[in-house]
Amino acid sequence: MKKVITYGTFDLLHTGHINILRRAKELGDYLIVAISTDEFNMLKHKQAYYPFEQRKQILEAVRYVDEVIPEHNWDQKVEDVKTHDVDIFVMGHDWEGEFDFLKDYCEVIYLPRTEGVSTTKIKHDLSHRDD
Ligand code: C2G
Repeated sequence: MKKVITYGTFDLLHTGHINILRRAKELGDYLIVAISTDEFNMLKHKQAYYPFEQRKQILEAVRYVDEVIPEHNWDQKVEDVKTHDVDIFVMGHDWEGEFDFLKDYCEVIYLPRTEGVSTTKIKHDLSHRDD
C-alpha cells in the first residue's frame, strides 16, 4: 500500500485544497493529512477561522483523506514519514524546495497550486463585499 502525506492549515476549505488532496491521493492508496494545530498556526503567523477540531472534522469528511494527524511544529516531518511508513510527501509548489531534506526518506513531490483561490482571498472578498 502506497502511503502519501501532506501538511497544511486547510482553513475555510476551498477547491484549491480539494485539488491538492485529490491529486495527492491519486499518487498512492492512502492519504494522511497533517493539519496545523492552532498553536502551530500562531508560529506560522496564521489565524485560522476554524479551530483545529473543526478543521480536522471537515478534512475527515473529504473522500480523498484517509487519516488526519496534528502538525505541531516544523520539525516533525521526518518522524511522521518514518512512523507512518510514508512513501510520498506532497506539497503545493509554493513550498518548492523547502522540504527536499525529506528525499532521504521518501519521494518529495510539489504540485502546482490552484490559481485564483485562497483562504486569504476569501477573507478579503468577504470583508469588502459591502464596500
Ligand atoms: N494550496 C493549493 N492551492 C491553493 C491554496 C492552497 O494547492 N489555491 C495548497 C498549498 O500549497 C498547501 C495546501 O494547499 O500544499 C494547504 O495550504 P495551506 O492550508 O495554506 O497550508 P500552509 O499554510 O501552506 O501550511 O508544514 C507545512 C505547512 O503546514 C503548510
